[in-house]
Amino acid sequence: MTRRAKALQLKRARMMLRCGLLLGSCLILLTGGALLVSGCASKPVAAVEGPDGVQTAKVVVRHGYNPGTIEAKAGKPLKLEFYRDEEPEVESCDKDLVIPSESVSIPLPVHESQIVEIKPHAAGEIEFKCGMNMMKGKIIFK
Ligand SMILES: [Cu+2]
Repeated sequence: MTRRAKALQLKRARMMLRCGLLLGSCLILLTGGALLVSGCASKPVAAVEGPDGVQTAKVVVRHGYNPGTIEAKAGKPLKLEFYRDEEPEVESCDKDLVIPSESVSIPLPVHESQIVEIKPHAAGEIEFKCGMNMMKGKIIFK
């Protein structure tokens, strides 16, 4: 192999490597972005109906609500467990839970679960939110 051919081959290999790196970082960025988007807009979670006909669902409160949307059957009672997964020193207005349609306004102590009973509802949506009306979640009755 001539020196020139060798140099050309090396150049090509280097170019391919650079291309590969670029493609790789693009892929990482894409998956990262997709994860971020899916993480923020958490998917609706369906409440689970027990043998007693009571539906239950758990919401983790940590700078917002996860899941942010709960789906439940209309006409059946629903028990929601709100677990606040935050450190005591973190001042967050989600320390208060408000569900206007149910006249619920309760504190959520850290690392504790509060059970909120919601009476059977007709099809439609009700909202739950923080004490300052900034963080929101909803229950969709179907
Ligand atoms: Cu708030």
